[in-house]
Amino acid sequence: MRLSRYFLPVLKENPSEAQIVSHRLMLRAGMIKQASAGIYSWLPLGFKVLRRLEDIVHEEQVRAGHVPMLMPTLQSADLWRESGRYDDYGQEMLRISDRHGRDMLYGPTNEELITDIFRSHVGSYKDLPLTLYHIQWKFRDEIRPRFGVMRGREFFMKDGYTFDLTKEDALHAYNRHLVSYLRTYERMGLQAIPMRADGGPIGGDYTHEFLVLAETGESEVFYDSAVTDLSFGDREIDYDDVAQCAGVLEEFTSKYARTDETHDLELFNQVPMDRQRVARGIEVGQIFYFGTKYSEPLGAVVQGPDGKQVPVHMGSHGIGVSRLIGAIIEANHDDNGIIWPEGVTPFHAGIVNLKQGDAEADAACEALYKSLEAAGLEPLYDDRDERAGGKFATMDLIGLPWRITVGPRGLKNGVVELTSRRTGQSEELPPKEAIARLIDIYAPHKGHTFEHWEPMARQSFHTWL
Ligand code: 5CA
Repeated sequence: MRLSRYFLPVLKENPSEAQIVSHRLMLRAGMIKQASAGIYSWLPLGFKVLRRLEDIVHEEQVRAGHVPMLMPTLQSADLWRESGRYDDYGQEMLRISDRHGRDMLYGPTNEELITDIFRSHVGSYKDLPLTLYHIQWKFRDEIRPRFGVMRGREFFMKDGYTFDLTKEDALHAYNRHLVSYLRTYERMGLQAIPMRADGGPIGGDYTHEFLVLAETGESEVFYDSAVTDLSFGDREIDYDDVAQCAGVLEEFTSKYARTDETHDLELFNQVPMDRQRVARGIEVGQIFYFGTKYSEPLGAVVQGPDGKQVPVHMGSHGIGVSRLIGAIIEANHDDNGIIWPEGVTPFHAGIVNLKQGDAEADAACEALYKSLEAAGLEPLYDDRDERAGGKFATMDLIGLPWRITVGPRGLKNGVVELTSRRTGQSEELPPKEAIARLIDIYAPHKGHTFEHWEPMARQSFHTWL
């Protein structure tokens, strides 16, 4: 992308309405614009990051054997009356009526709708296990929307629903989700710690929240500092392997780590004093096993091996995709702006032309731009006729991990400058070597891209980036 043809409305001043750094930087970097309280337009740069996260979530879900689909945002109230949640959900649910006076709602979550789909089409235990998921906008009329995309009213969520014959199978689905989530967050450059939590309006006794530690987090958390030493890394997982998934769950959840809702002082005090931590965190996902809570009232039953009809065991598993952008920025920024982890950056490298209009500098930038694209990388080329200082400030603000600076002086010696946004360190290299370096840097982030996708899906997801 050439910056002269892009739409990147960066703000010079700090917006007064933003209380936390991620909100401030998303507004300043021209990623979002508030449309009304807790509802945002996603401007091109913000949209690009949202799509990157969506792609990572899809890839990891499909890798775990889960099946993508799409349900609507508007739902009929009738289904929610069947489950008993229409009245229970309270004012967080946005209620609407259509021209015929039928009660509708903007879905805050999808347990009812998916259970209805299931009961209409699945009748035998032979069709199980099944995990269906979608990534779709949700609406919760939060009393205090704040912190930008962190606590929005409209937000983007991955929600997956598992259907199993037995509790044992459903717990494997739960473990499988935990493993796939660890992988998902790591690919985004985040450490998200699974913590024992409370079921809330979704329900269920088995539930973990995934928290990213950050001072601005809304949840108070208590944990054994040993949990922060764990990392998923690039271990191979067979998602059908019950023992392996259970082993990972055990490894990542056996140390004390709880949100304030489930905090137990007595247990916490058994953690060695020097490892006890009280901190704040951002909840970026939650998994639930809730047995037959929805399948019983909604009649989601299958015929078991013995011929008897039994309600299925269900779980639901959410990732806060739009909130994650805020969490990533909270964990990756400095005074000058955002610092994207390589796995989620909207563009792989910025090209800064120090002397736009200089024939040699222009030609070198063009060549770099085309070569990076040919290598499957996406550069953002600042080809505007602006002062170098302004160009650097914009690049720092929008946080691309790598910048290539091209100027007549360097070109005389056959070199450009490659600068890391994170460390600020620069190196002078011939353009070819700079490209080779970037290809190496991004290789681990391309390795697993779309390998599980059928060509159609691959095409549609790629073309919007
Ligand atoms: N049906 C279940 C899981 S599929 C569910 O709704 N779970 S949830 O309520 O925990 O939401 C899942 C994730 O969505 C949360 O972990 C959080 O990361 C995100 N989320 C929830 N509310 C908001 C909000 N108001 N703004 C942004 N993200 C939110």
